[in-house]
Amino acid sequence: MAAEVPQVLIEALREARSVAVLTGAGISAESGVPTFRDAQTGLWEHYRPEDLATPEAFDRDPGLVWRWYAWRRELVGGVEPNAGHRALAELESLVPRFTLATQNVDGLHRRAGSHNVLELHGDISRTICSRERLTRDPEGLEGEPPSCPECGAYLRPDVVWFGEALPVEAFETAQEEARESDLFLSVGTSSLVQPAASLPQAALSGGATVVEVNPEPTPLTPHADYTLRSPAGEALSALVAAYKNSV
Ligand code: BV8
Repeated sequence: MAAEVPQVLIEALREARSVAVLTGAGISAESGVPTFRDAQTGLWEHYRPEDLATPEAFDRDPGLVWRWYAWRRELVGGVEPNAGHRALAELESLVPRFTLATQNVDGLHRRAGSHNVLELHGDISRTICSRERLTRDPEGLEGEPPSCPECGAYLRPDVVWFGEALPVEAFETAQEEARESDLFLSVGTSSLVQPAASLPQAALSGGATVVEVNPEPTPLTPHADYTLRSPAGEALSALVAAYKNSV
């Protein structure tokens, strides 16, 4: 059943000069990637992501953290972008100015064809030296984690852990585009993790119409102008289809 899209929302999208989007783990759920708040499965069911995605966890047990990311990399490597990712890639080509900021590290937006993607929390498929912070290729290297061939420090995934700063340029651009946007979509995020969760507020302060796409309510819900209480794949496909039929 296609999600119902309010006519006023289609008008807002048609009149928008600038659209900004924030996505979270929920948009990848329909690809089969577990969200952060879903209970972890299999051998990771006894661990909380918030306890593993930290520098302290990596210092305490680098092997455990490395193996968790290796498991997630393999999982993400075996899935495909879904209708929600594809709808956002199509929307980018339909509106004058479009910015997609994602908290996800699965690379699925780029694989779906999105171009202007701000990866606020990094990319799980990239590996860096934990000391030099330069990209390193772990292929063929021994050890869990392997050691940097240049300086000997452990390699680590190129993601932002809790307590670590977001990439400055990416987040500042995301803030700027949120403030400048006429329409802001917050898709598949529990709106709990800062500073990403502050972007819809920046959009509101800039006078944007804010839409939340999430089957569940979140702390953003009371502030959003519209809520599409559907899975992202359904809601975003319906929104883009209605927009194309209206122009
Ligand atoms: C920083 C990468 C400072 C790694 C991630 C107290 C109050 C406020 C803030 C803090 C605090 N204590 C600490 C902080 C700061 C902390 C924070 O926000 N903590 C939270 C938990 C309170 N933030 C940080 O530490 C950030 N850094 O502040 O640094 C600083 C500054 C300068 C210099 C030095 C330091 C760093 C945050 C980034 C952490 N890294 N990921 C990895 O992936 O392994 S965050 C992680 O959570 C993921 O990126 C994930 O995306 C993100 C948020 O989760 P969601 O994406 O929202 O996913 P979630 O599972 O929560 O929700 C899924 C949603 O989807 C649900 O609502 C569900 O209903 C919905 N859904 C389900 N199915 C669908 C769906 N929606 C649509 N369709 C569906 N089909």
